[in-house]
Amino acid sequence: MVYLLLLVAALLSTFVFATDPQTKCLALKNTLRLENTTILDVAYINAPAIVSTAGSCQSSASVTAAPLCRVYFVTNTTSTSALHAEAWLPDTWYGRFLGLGNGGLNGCLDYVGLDYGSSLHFAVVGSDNGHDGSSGLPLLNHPEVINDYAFRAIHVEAVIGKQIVDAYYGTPSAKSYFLGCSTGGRQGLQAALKFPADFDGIVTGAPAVDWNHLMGWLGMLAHYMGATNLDSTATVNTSPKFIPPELWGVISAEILRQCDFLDGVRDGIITEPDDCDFRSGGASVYRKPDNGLFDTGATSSDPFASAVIGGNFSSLTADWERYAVLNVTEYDFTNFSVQDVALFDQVNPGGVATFSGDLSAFRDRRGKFLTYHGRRDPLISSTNSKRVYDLISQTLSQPLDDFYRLFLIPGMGHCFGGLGPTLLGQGIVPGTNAVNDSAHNVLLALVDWVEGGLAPATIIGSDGNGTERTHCRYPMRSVFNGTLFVCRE
Ligand SMILES: *[C@@H]1O[C@H](CO)[C@@H](O)[C@H](O)[C@H]1NC(C)=O
Ligand SMILES: *[C@@H]1O[C@H](CO)[C@@H](O)[C@H](O)[C@H]1NC(C)=O
Ligand SMILES: *[C@@H]1O[C@H](CO)[C@@H](O)[C@H](O)[C@H]1NC(C)=O
Ligand SMILES: *[C@@H]1O[C@H](CO)[C@@H](O)[C@H](O)[C@H]1NC(C)=O
Ligand SMILES: *[C@@H]1O[C@H](CO)[C@@H](O)[C@H](O)[C@H]1NC(C)=O
Ligand SMILES: *[C@@H]1O[C@H](CO)[C@@H](O)[C@H](O)[C@H]1NC(C)=O
Ligand SMILES: *[C@@H]1O[C@H](CO)[C@@H](O)[C@H](O)[C@H]1NC(C)=O
Ligand SMILES: *[C@@H]1O[C@H](CO)[C@@H](O)[C@H](O)[C@H]1NC(C)=O
Ligand SMILES: [Ca+2]
Repeated sequence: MVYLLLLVAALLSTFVFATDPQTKCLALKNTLRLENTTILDVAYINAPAIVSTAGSCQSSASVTAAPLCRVYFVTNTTSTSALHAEAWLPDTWYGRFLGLGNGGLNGCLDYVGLDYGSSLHFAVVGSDNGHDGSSGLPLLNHPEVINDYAFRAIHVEAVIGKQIVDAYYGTPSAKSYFLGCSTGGRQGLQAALKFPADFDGIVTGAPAVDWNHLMGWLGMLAHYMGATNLDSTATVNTSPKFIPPELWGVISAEILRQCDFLDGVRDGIITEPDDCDFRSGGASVYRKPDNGLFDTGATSSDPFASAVIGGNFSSLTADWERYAVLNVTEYDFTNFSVQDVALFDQVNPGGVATFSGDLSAFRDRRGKFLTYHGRRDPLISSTNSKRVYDLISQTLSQPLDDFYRLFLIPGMGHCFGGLGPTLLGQGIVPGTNAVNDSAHNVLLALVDWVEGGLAPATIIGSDGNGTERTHCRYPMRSVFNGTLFVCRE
């Protein structure tokens, strides 16, 4: 214990520059020599500022943790693929590296994460995942760009990013972390599986793991729900199976009428959606298992819900199938079926599936994995996170608490928001670092686990207004004891 405390104290000691950081920062432009890499720009940000961004996803970003050194670089991952990335290197550095993930099929640098991580005194690196923009089109006929997306970008980001951190501060990071949600969650598991030495600790939210089936599920759901073909010019969906958005409020109210009180509190939150045996009166689409919409209480106005129930074939699945699986620009999705899903499995572009339970190498390096999933997530069902948990624990034939913990968050939507206290330091939207301590913050909880051996028993969510709720780790359950929710075996 004494040893652990000393270790924590050593890691937490703040880095102090021997020379003026601004001079050191600006010199990086000409002094950094890294494999396959060109330094595109270097800037020293002196006060909290709004800065312009790289790539086409957004035009500006906040820098609250200034002063920091901002390094923009490109690394060729092969002769036909490259990664654009930024490192944000705060003057006040606690000796920790943080790699960031991406979302959907994008190519967007996570500027919120860069700001968030640097404000907690990490040296942070985020990349464009090997292509620019939100569409999957850059993947078309570019197998190496697909490889970047599927597994390589996150590794190269870590390898080159750590070298930049090392060069700037003149000392390597003591510990390395990863933070990502959705596709970023998939990238985090992929890193632990394929590059177990890259990170000492990994936080993933709502991970898009078992990717091929997730894409297949979105496609099948669209099909069941009478979604129009992506290329249709119709403005009104006339399929008899289509549920117009207005009706989702009615459906949600009925789901809540039946299931809200199962947890003992009528608050709009269904704590354990799997307990909700919703009786829909015959509309078969409500009964499809694990569809993430039913039994959660989500409505069409929940963020990301319209991507699933809005009436169009899922653009994620459409882009993935056309550009990564079939290698075509046009495809008619009218008769999307399990045969399409089987093809996803067969091609498995870049090994994107990310559904293996063999985390033994990561475990044996004493890596720690903290994952969370909102139970009102309409885009990726929280059941997917239970599935991967069970897969890992079966594969390794061991209880996972020693190195892998899953927190299910009642009421939370996809990665953030929803109902109730869902701010956990997940870094997705500005302000999620509601309370800066490891009891309330998944990233800081992971730091304590990695550096101090203090495994998080619970995570406390905040709503920013003083209301909190204790969130439980699977397979424990969140149970109302008459006063508040507590965790029970
Ligand atoms: C990266 O690739 C581009 C295009 O092939 C090439 O022009 C550039 O010199 C390469 N950069 C490095 C550092 O290898
Ligand atoms: C640099 O490029 C070569 C050739 O494409 C590749 O084999 C090597 O892995 C790359 N190194 C890094 C750090 O990406
Ligand atoms: C939390 O906030 C305090 C006070 O602002 C600060 O001193 C401390 O460094 C912060 N902790 C972390 C891990 O950033
Ligand atoms: C469906 O697609 C049409 C045509 O691209 C678009 O105008 C509409 O906003 C989309 N609806 C949703 C819910 O995304
Ligand atoms: C599309 O191209 C990839 C290689 O990038 C290949 O593996 C796959 O089989 C191709 N798809 C079809 C349907 O031919
Ligand atoms: C979809 O299936 C129907 C019924 O079998 C068939 O008439 C139609 O041509 C198919 N459409 C496409 C685009 O394959
Ligand atoms: C806190 O309460 C205020 C006033 O009721 C409200 O405007 C704000 O949105 C709330 N913030 C959160 C995070 O719920
Ligand atoms: C509920 O749990 C809390 C925290 O453990 C405890 O303080 C409280 O007494 C419990 N309430 C009841 C009615 O058991
Ligand atoms: Ca409830």
